[in-house]
Amino acid sequence: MKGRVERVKMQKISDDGLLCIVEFSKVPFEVKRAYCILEADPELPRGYHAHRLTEQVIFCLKGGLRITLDNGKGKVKLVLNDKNSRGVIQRKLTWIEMDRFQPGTSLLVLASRDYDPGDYIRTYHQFIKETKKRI
Ligand code: T46
Repeated sequence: MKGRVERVKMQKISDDGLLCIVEFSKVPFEVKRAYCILEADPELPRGYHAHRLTEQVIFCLKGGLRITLDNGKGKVKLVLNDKNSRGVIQRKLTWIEMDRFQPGTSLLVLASRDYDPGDYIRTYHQFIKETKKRI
């Protein structure tokens, strides 16, 4: 899926601190939920799942990490850090792995649906099975 990573701009304004702004009109889905991952443990990779229906955009507010996105046909690995002002979109049925967290890494995630554990595909085998069904 190289070259097909979609991004959303986060505006950053330096004043006494740093003001970070996302206009929801720039997000290509309706935002229903926002959550933050603050001070992610550098020793603990996260993700290792896909969503059946939820779409997300992930912004790095502080620090940095590596993200691997996999749509079942190909993978892309990218570095997301607080120098990037554009968040990464994770479309539905896209496997995500997040690792190489810098100390203190903090993320903002905007999601298209409310939290639903049933929306998660937790094994890579099941993910491949469901991506094949989609065709
Ligand atoms: C993702 C990555 C980037 C809730 O109750 N509501 C929520 O909205 C979320 C996101 C989580 N939770 C509960 C469920 C678990 O008991 O918080 C606990 C940790 O969630 P999870 O193991 O899913 O955390 P991550 O960091 O592996 O994944 C999260 C998101 O769940 C996931 O959608 O893409 O961050």
